Amino acid sequence: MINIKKVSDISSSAITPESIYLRRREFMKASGMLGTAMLLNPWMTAAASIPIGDYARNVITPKGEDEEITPEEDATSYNNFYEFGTDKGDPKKYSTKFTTDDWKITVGGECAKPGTYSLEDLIKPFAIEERVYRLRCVEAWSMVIPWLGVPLASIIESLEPTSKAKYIAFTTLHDPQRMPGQKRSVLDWPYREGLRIDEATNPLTLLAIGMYGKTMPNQNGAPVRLVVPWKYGFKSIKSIVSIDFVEQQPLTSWNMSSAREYGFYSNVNPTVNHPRWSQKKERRIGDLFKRPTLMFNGYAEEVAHMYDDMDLRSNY
Ligand SMILES: Nc1nc2c(c(=O)[nH]1)N[C@H]1C(S)=C(S)[C@@H](COP(=O)(O)O)O[C@H]1N2
Ligand SMILES: [Mo]
Repeated sequence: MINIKKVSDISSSAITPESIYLRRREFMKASGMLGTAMLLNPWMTAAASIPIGDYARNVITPKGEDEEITPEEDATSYNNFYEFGTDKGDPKKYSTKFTTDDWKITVGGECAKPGTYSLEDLIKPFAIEERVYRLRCVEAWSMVIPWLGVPLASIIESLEPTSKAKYIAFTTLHDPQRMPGQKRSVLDWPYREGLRIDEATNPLTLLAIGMYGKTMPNQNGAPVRLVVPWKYGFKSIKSIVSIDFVEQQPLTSWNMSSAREYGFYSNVNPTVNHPRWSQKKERRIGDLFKRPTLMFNGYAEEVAHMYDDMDLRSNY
């Protein structure tokens, strides 16, 4: 379902921001306000030390005529980020003062390179890529978002996991002063997520630091979040402060909150309904009518092999 173009496959004219962004007339309008420098360097407003032009060289886009990129305004104002409130408009409204300077990520567990890293040091060795992915929320709505980030596989490799690292656990910042939604016990804070190591190192899995050619907005998970496009949106944990390599399947927030509704795997699957609603269809934000939900959110070719020996009905 996706098109993978490598640097060597595309001429330099084909990697201009235009060819990446301006495929759709609608999106052209939305991106009119982006300056070229901004488009080329998502770090410009953060740390200026990432070389300009290092991203958009490996472009992965969903195939298909109906894959309009969701307007940036929608993707940045209709959010799930319970640390800033449970209404869709809350994250944008209540995260305006959230600061992410000097962000650190603590790496622990089964790896040769544990320690506390600055986000910049973790990301800097790798070329930033743009990935246009579908995002399918478990609540049956979806978007198409152009992310900027680094394959999680590259980061993982650099941290040298041991053979005992079967899973990776991720944790969001826990700071009720800075994340006012954490003053209410809607979830058992901090927000936690996890992946099996093969899922974490699948080429689709992205550690994202931006979207729409810009630094990650606070409401979308600044400064760094996961993007796992074949799984329901809640697996794509925001504002990550720790990464742990572990031997056992880690605890995850939504599974702890309601195990029969939210499995550890939570692969997008139109044949397994949520106990309270159908997962057969979804509403693309901006569309009037629902569309069928695709197995693995349309990424079966890239990910189905990881689940060959699993019963995805009982192990959802
Ligand atoms: N820390 C944290 N991460 C989170 C969430 C959250 O509430 N807290 N919500 C999840 C859900 S349910 C979805 S659908 C996506 C939404 O990402 P978006 O707001 O960028 O579209 O973020 C996920 N990551
Ligand atoms: Mo979600």
